Amino acid sequence: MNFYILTLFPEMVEHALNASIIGRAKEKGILHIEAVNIRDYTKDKHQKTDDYPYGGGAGMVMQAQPIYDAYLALAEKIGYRPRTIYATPQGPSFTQKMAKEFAKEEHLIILCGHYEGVDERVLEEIVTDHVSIGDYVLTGGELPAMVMTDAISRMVPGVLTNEASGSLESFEGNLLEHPQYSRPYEWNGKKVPDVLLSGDHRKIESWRREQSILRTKKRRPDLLKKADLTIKEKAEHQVND
Ligand code: 6GU
Repeated sequence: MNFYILTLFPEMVEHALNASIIGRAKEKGILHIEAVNIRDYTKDKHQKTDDYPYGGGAGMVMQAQPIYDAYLALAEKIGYRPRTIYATPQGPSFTQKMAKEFAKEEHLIILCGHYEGVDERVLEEIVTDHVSIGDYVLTGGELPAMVMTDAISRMVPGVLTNEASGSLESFEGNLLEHPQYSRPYEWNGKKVPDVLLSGDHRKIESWRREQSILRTKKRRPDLLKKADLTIKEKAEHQVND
C-alpha cells in the first residue's frame, strides 16, 4: 500500500514512521510512505504557501495552488485520482472500521492542514474523506496523519507478523483485550493467574474471553453495548440489547 502525506513539515512525518512494525514493513516493500513537501510545488517567487484570509480574521490560510499541483503530480504518477483524506477536526472521528476500509486502497493521499485552514476551493476539488481523530484542538494535521497511517498500515496484509498479531485484539468485536502476563511468575508480591499455567487451552481461552468482557464493562461500557456477545454472555453480564 502506498501513502502520500501532503504536508509543510515532511521531516515530522518521515522520522516517526520508520521504526518498529511500520519501519519493517517499509523495508520489506509492503508499505511505501512518502511525505510530499507542499512547498516544493509553490509558484510564488518567495516560496510562500499561505496568505491572509479574505474577509479578515486571525491567522493565515494555506493557498490552493501548491496543494493542487502537489496532488496533480501524484495523480499523474499513480494514473488516477486516489482517495484523499483531509485531516481535520471537521469530520467524523477515525475508527478501527475506517482503518480496515482505507487499508483496501492501493494508493491513499492524506492532506495535512496547518494555520487557520486551507482554501476551501482546493478541498472541494481533491478531498474524498474528511476525517478527525477526536474532539480536541491540534496545531496541524501531521500527528493525525501519522495516527491514521499507523492504524491503516497494520491492517494491510503482511504488515503484522505473528508476534505483533493475535486475532483477539482491542476493538475486535468491540471488546477490549484481556490482561497479559510474562515472567517472573511472582512480581511485587503478585502472582500470575493460575489458569494461565494450567496448560488447558480451552480453559485459558474462556478465562480470557471473560476478562475481555469484564474489562470492557468496567472501562468502556459504551463499547460493551455494541460487543458481539452470545446470549449466555449477555445474560451473565447483564447486557441489555
Ligand atoms: Cl484530523 N486535524 C487537525 N488539524 N486537528 C485535529 C484533528 C485533525 N483531529 C482532532 N483535531
